[in-house]
Amino acid sequence: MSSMLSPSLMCADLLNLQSDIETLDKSGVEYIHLDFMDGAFVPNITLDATLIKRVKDVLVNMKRDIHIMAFNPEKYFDSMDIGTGDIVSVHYEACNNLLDVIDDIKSRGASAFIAISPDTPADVLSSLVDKIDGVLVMTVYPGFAGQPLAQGSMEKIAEVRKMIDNSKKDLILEVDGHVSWDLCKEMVMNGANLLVAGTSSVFSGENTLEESVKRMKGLIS
Ligand code: S6P
Ligand code: MG
Repeated sequence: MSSMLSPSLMCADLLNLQSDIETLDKSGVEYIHLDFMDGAFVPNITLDATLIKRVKDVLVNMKRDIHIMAFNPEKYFDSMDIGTGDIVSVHYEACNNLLDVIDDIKSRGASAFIAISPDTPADVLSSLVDKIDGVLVMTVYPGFAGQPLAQGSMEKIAEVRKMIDNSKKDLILEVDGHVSWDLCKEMVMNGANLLVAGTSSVFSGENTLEESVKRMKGLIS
């Protein structure tokens, strides 16, 4: 199974965002991970909806992978200009009417993913796999970069992979949180095929962004 990369923009150089986005766009990664937080579902705020919309203007090769950590995520779809090619992940724990939100994302031509936080069991997804395009397994508690891997994460990735394979649907399994140099390979072996890269890998500052992407791609291919 080939795995894709989605570097997380909240971990980039915030004073040089355009330069980091353009470097990543040329480096062969498939997606750019864009975290949106409302300060209520999670105790933090990061990239705002207008910035997430503007990112569209500089992308040539990468697609947007938008992770909305907010209650009532549908409120932000217009201002982010959600459309064809985008991945949009909404949290299972944050939606009042999950099925309507999934329909809304799909009606805009985007791919609908359900994100689950570390304390949410994988089996909440069993009735949803037929309706979605992917699952985002949070392997840290949503809200902050630089956290340790949440307990039970590897087992959960394997459990979701099994569920997807049993469904016979071609869903993407995305993993977000502490996708480190040391753990990325094991995550892929457990069934992940889209990896969010942050401070524990491509934005660790050890190498240039280009070198880091190359190293990560080597580890997961
Ligand atoms: C966390 C956010 C993530 C982080 C990513 C950072 O709420 O959803 O996308 O940006 O986890 O990566 P790392 O390697 O610092 O955990
Ligand atoms: Mg994220």
